[in-house]
Amino acid sequence: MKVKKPFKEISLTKRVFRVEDLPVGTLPEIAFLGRSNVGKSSLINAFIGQKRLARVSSRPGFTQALHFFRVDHRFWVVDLPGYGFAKAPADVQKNWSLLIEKYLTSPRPIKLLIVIFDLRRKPDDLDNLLINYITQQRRPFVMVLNKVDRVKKTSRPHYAKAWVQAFGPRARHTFLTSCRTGEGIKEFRHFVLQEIFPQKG
Ligand SMILES: Nc1nc2c(ncn2[C@@H]2O[C@H](COP(=O)(O)OP(=O)(O)OP(=O)(O)O)[C@@H](O)[C@H]2O)c(=O)[nH]1
Ligand SMILES: [Mg+2]
Repeated sequence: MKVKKPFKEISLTKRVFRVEDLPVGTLPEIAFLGRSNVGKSSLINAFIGQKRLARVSSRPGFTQALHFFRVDHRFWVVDLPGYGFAKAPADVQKNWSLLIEKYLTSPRPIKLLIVIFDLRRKPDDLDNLLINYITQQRRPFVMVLNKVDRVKKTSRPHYAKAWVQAFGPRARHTFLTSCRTGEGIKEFRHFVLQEIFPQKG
């Protein structure tokens, strides 16, 4: 995928495994979350316009810590560990959800959550729990239906319908994306920047 560099300076500022190590929030944050293997790290790379900043893996449950990336000294992008990875040991799963919960409930300048789903799947109880949790906390989110390259163009509206019906009204916006072909990424980036910096974009 060919991308023009949308940002100048990106650095991995912090990798957090324990709640106590969460950095003090000083800049606006956008956090990417979703099931294991859905493409969170890939979407961060596509959003930032770098190939291998966030580590991508075909092994589910790869991202086990919270990764904070600082972009142009203006905002932070946060890669959250994936949920719903059944093969992870119970204590590891518990630590993941505790970390995510602590992060989401702490008084941080989280401007927007990016909730990513696999377009080919159907929403289930776990997805519902997540969206209910986020909306109860009044965290604004956008819904990203990723891996659209795996679905024929003509079938995409059919697959998207279930997601839009379930969560669309609560989302700030819904995007269909592919980290492989770059479809939908520009629009997604533009929208997110407008949300965190309404005047400048
Ligand atoms: N076909 C296709 N594959 C994708 C897309 N996005 C990500 N992938 C692939 O899906 C796999 C998982 O991607 P990651 O970005 O590591 O997913 P993740 O959600 O960060 O995974 P965890 O960190 O394990 O929770 C990798 O093999 C990616 O190459 C996409 O849009 N289309
Ligand atoms: Mg990841």
